[in-house]
Amino acid sequence: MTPQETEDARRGAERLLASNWRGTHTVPAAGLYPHQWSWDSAFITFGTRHSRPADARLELATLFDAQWADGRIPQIVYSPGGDYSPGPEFWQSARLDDAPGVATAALIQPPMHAWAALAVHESDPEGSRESGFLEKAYPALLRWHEYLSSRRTVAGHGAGVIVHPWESGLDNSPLWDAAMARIEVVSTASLRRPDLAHAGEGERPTDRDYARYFAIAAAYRDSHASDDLASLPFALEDPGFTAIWARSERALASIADHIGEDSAGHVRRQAELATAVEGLWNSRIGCYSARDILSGELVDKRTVSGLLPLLVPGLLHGPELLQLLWGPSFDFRTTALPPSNDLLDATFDRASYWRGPAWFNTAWLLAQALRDLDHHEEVAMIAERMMRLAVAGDFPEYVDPFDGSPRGTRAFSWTAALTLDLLTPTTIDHNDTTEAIR
Ligand code: 2M8
Repeated sequence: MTPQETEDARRGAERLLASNWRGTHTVPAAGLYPHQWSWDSAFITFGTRHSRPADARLELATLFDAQWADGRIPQIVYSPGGDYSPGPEFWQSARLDDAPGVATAALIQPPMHAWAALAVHESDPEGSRESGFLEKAYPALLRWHEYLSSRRTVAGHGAGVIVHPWESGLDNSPLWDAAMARIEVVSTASLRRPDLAHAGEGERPTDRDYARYFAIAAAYRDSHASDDLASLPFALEDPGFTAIWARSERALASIADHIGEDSAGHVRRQAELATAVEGLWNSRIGCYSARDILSGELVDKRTVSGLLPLLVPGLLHGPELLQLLWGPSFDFRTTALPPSNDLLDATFDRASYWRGPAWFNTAWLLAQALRDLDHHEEVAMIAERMMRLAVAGDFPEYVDPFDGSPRGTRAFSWTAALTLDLLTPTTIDHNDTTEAIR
């Protein structure tokens, strides 16, 4: 990749992020996702921190302003207008005791936020200090992680429990198929699918999936979002979610150090989360996977979520996971980017959303893990491929894992942000990557 190509890609990504900026936050995509999404915002700040650090701080602060009294950071913060379903009328969050003044969903998404806040600080330490960014972010992050520990874990296990496929961020992953099959589909007749105006039908979850998504969400809403896990229709420990949480707990320890708070508790929590991740090792399939807390069983599906424990330092099964990534199931070297699902599994579908296509956020997460493991050549390979696929496909939501053709919506914010992040030299944490790709 030439310096000119890199520069053009960087400019294109910056332009896109500026056009998806709404003054206080960035929308994931102007048509399909017209509100603020929780983990999208975190990913997006990994890009905007480089050239618009004040906006990156504001993006996270806006999300923290929507934090619930119980500590949860909601999956979606609704803006006026925008056709998305379920909208604020579904959740009616104002009726729920702990909800904030602004309309939000009651669900959550993977806790990328402490990791993002630390990265945003490190990109512009002076601006961050002057605005008291970390001092304001820390209490919100602390309450968020406390919410997860107290409400989203099962005694004796400790991994993060999701109560809806949307909470994983990997919506229709085969990891959730067996649990989803238990949900009775009454009718799909009244479903509203504005999403289908922005992406091909074969690239989105089916109507049957959506009928179940609404049923699970309604049950959660009608339980007053109380997190009585055993009584909910869907509750699984999620390996990707837990690995990201462990990584964020580590960041929270650094944030605590920066502002003179005691970091020992976070270091301890990080170790506990690393142990919790190990509890999700499924020796039948040689991969980490989800545990259905209602049946107690680990799911026999290899997916990209099961590879994300590579983010956890000192992982017991790290070498096996790397073999899996290089081997025929994920075929790291010949695929466009690592696929979301096992290429050899009967559920694999090269076009359908999280059932096969390659996503830029999971590629970026794997790149972070590989960099920590000193696999710099592979990190450079991911960076170069992300750049080429992003530019060629007008920053697509995801791509075909074999030939890289663009899929889903276009002008997708985290595709731009995370590509930009890998292309931007920093002295803090991306040195090796950018050296390698130049
Ligand atoms: C997708 O999920 C939303 C629901 O949250 C949807 O399908 O409508 C997922 O890719 C998720 O990971 C992402 O955060 C969201 C917005 O980009 O879209």
